Amino acid sequence: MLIRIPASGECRESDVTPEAAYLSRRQLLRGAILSGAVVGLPSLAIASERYPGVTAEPAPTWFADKLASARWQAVVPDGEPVTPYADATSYNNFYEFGPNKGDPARHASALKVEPWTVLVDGDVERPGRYSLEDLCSEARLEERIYRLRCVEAWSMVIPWLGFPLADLVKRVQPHSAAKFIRFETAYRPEEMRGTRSGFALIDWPYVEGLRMDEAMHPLTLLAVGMYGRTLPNQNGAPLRLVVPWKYGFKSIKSIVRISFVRDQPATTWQSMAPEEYGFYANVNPKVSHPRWSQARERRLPGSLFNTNVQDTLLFNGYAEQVAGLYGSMDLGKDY
Ligand SMILES: Nc1nc2c(c(=O)[nH]1)N[C@H]1C(S)=C(S)[C@@H](COP(=O)(O)O)O[C@H]1N2
Ligand SMILES: [Mo]
Repeated sequence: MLIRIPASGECRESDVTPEAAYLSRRQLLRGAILSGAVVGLPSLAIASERYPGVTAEPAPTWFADKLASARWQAVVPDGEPVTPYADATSYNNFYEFGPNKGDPARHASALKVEPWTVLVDGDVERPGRYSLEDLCSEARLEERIYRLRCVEAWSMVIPWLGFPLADLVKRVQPHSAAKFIRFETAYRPEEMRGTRSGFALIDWPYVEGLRMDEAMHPLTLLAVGMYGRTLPNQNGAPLRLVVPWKYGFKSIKSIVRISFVRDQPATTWQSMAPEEYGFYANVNPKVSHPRWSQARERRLPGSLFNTNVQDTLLFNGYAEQVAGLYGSMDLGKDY
């Protein structure tokens, strides 16, 4: 299965960043090699040159080290501009920190992301409690520029940094009995004010799941960063899932548990309102939400003069890569 690395003439790596910055990054890389590589330093410089104005929080050493050998590539959206960092980090859904779009940016700094461990359990050969660093130890970071389409009919284009979930799955070796993966977000009422309040519709912790073939698909990413830096807390630090052909709620944030299970897990939104949100949640302009159409979306940021509304694409534009996963399924029934 192909991760399409754009050919010349299409959206090239150099389109994402001003040409001058791109060239100087190349020079910087060469300089670093000649001078015997200053660990940590060049990588942070690369990140800040690619995304000027993005502030890099002090990153753990393992992250900075990996950033130095990251593969920077633009994937799939043809010439669609990346959403400004300011919008991607201030308009969020992360109900653990409150129900409004601005709540995560305001309150998620209370989440302590270091140290962080992830429990791997279920039908798997190598269960255990892994530190984040250990979990990422064999991964090579890649940049993946993906569309993110929320079920609420808005969308963004975000440059994630992460590695294929498939790499981790292969490493921990699930048994053949495992047919699904269940993911769980941290549940810490002291740090997550949204879980303390009256917004009691959600039965915490937030849970999501994928069928094994979806989990193994090369587009499915475990992200540890975005815009050349670690994930901001409001975007799901320090580890989140990104499944670009599904509605945003599948892309679960701040993961603390990954379980290999035999049965389709009960997921948060599906359990809450099964008529409205399905387990599959594949982006589909033809399958309406009971209360609104999914045919169009608002690409953020919009303005008073330009709402930036555009057609929604089947599988969020990734049909060529993922339609085969659903060959025999009725997408209207298994929404
Ligand atoms: N734990 C958790 N993960 C979550 C959510 C949430 O409320 N809690 N919201 C989801 C929804 S509805 C969307 S659209 C995306 C938003 O990701 P972003 O804020 O990084 O754009 O996160 C998803 N992951
Ligand atoms: Mo969403």
